[in-house]
Amino acid sequence: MFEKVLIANRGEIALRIHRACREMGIKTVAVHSTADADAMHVRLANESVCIGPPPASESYLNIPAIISACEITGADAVHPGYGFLSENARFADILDAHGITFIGPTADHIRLMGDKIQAKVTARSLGIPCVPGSAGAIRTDEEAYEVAKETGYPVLVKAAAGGGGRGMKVARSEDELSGALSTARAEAKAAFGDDALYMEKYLGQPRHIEMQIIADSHGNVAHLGERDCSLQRRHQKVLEECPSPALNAVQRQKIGDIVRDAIAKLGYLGVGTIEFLYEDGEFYFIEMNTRLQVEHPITEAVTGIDIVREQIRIAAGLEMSFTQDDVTFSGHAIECRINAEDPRTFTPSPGTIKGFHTPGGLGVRVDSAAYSGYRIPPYYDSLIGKLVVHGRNRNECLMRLRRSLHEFVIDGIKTTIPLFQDLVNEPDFVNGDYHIHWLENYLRNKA
Ligand code: MV4
Repeated sequence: MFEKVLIANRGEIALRIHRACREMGIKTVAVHSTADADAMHVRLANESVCIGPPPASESYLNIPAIISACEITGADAVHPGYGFLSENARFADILDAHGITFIGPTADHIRLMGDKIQAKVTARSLGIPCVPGSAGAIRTDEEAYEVAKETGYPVLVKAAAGGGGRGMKVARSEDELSGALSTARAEAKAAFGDDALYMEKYLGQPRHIEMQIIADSHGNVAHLGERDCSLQRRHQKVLEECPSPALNAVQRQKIGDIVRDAIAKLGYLGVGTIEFLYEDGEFYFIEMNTRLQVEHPITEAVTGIDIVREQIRIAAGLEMSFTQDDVTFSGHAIECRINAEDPRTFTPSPGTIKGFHTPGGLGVRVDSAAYSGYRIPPYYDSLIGKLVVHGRNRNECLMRLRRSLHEFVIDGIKTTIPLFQDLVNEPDFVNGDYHIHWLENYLRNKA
């Protein structure tokens, strides 16, 4: 097992990783920018290294500074968390060249899934159901017209280098297609330096359901069920739940078996998430994420598995601590992302937290690096905490979520807590009756 892990991240996820290391008897190294010198993740770690000025490009994304921090402290592995360098194949390669273990999948798998065309071609070849569309990249406009004729309109033009909603254009009819192609091509070239495009049938009101998978180097592969991440605004997830209100155990097992087989064939290592759109009872692959995700705690709540501990075990060459047969799904969990933002406009609200009181009690987990007196720097994303509530069923989970939101006090800045206090009483949400556009419609009608 590793003796010392460097955590190449900040905020709540740096703490989350530190906790797993601490339980495993592994020493931790925090890295931080000058803006984060008195951050909680720095205080809790065994050692810390300042890696640069506030902008992430010069600190948390600064590969030479992070490698130096590893060498200075003698860290034998790096956990990248989510965001920052977590899906940077070059970083994984550089660590490897320095004899430092990247706690994550191989650089080749990161690279493969980073190219959304290659990811989809691979997924299809592994038996994962995909959205009907172009077989790979669109080479000519004529080819695009033919594919659209087969799938029917509307179609969605996507960039191979995109993902997470960047670089997509809808064509509702044949006369919109050539414009969609040229705009998408120009935007992809400008944003990513790669103008490869592909095309899919546009699904109107799907849910976003993702499967958590995990695999070790001893041939063990398991799925840990799904998360419903449909409640989002501008491609930022707002609330996630596990299980999805739309699935039953039979559907879960069916898609679970498919992704598990696929991941085994792929020879994937570590944890990953396979993202689907789900409409009219059918799953359609869209992307695969090769990192630990923000919303992993809801899966931990219903399975009882410490996903970060398993990641570390797998990276160290050990077997994961369970098999698929050991995985049981118990009850229901919901995560609310508490952001330092205006709850109506979503304008960031950095500043000093004057009062901070977190809810507790049975089935309540708060992952946060904030505290009374903490000054939120304006340089990074606005997530300041995750409220994760678990109950024996969805109704118990909702009751517990309502009272937890009532207890949660954050004074001095604006947060998204009031949004959740409204949402938990909204009939569609209470009934689990929502899709990827529901929240934006709701916010528009409320304004
Ligand atoms: C789609 C789609 C409809 N049809 N693909 C957006 C992010 C990227 N990961 C894929 N996305 C979408 N792909 C087809 N064929 C609608 C979206 C989409 C979306 C997907 C998941 C979560 C939120 C979303 C919000 C808007 C659009």
